[in-house]
Amino acid sequence: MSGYRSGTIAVFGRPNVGKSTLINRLLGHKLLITSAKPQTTRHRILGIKTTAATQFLYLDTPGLVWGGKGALARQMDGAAASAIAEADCLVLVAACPRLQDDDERALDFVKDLRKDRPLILALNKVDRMEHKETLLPLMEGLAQRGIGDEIIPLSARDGSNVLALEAVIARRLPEQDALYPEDQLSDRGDRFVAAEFVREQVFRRFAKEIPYVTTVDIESFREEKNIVRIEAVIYVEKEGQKAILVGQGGAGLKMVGSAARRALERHLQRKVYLGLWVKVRKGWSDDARALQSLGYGGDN
Ligand SMILES: Nc1nc2c(ncn2[C@@H]2O[C@H](COP(=O)(O)OP(=O)(O)OP(=O)(O)O)[C@@H](O)[C@H]2O)c(=O)[nH]1
Ligand SMILES: [Mg+2]
Repeated sequence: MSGYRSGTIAVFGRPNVGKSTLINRLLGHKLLITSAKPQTTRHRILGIKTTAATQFLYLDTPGLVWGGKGALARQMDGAAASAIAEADCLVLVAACPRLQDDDERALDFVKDLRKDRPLILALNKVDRMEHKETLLPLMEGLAQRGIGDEIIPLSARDGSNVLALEAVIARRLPEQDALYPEDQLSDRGDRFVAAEFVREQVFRRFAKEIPYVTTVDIESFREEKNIVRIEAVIYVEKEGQKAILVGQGGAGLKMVGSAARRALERHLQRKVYLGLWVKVRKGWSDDARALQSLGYGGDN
């Protein structure tokens, strides 16, 4: 197919700048989980968008934290670094109104690593800039420093200028045939998405301490004629955390379950039964073997 373009785009940056929200917006549907808490994304996940002229292979990555403690933190940084090392095109996401120290760190990190690959700076969250007139000087300052090939201000939340980013990416992908079948949407299956959608609700609904000590394991996933039956376990590290998550009379768990089920029904376009349990597994996040059995690793 002459003139067709296809390639991988690593979307990276510090936690919480809106990488996953941006990719969902670019894809036109919700594949990735998002929350107001940093370090929501824990895996490298491929989201695929195929058009008549281009196949976009977006790699979502965990926010770069550098030197975080424990096996999970190392796994997350590794997953991001591998995506950055391999991709055809790099999109560094930062958030308005200004670059922070950790954004500068991400820039330093790719400076030599990028070699001659395109680097695009996506300045997300323009919608929350109170003084729009400060955007231009910010962009000019960054342009003067020679940061990236293009700087695109946008809002992943309301969609402003996201198409401009897509157009810039399309121009910079290599000319080659599509790498994936045109109907494939991700490298992850529905089982993985189910676990993620449950974890998203834990991130969104609980105070800061709880989300980081939880992970979700799908024990069974059965597609029946009229319904998809899913049984999932939320693992925490301590009994006290389990009590918080379950809540009085199971109210906390019920809230998580019904919101996750609704999101899954939209994603699968099917009716879903979601059974949820909470179990304690001490030290899972710093145990390399436990991590592997819970689906972490293998991203690098
Ligand atoms: N105001 C505003 N908020 C946004 C925008 N994009 C994302 N957010 C919010 O920023 C928060 C973080 O979004 P995520 O997409 O989870 O960020 P991330 O960079 O993937 O975060 P990690 O996975 O933790 O590294 C969420 O509360 C989003 O709703 C935007 O354009 N404007
Ligand atoms: Mg994310």
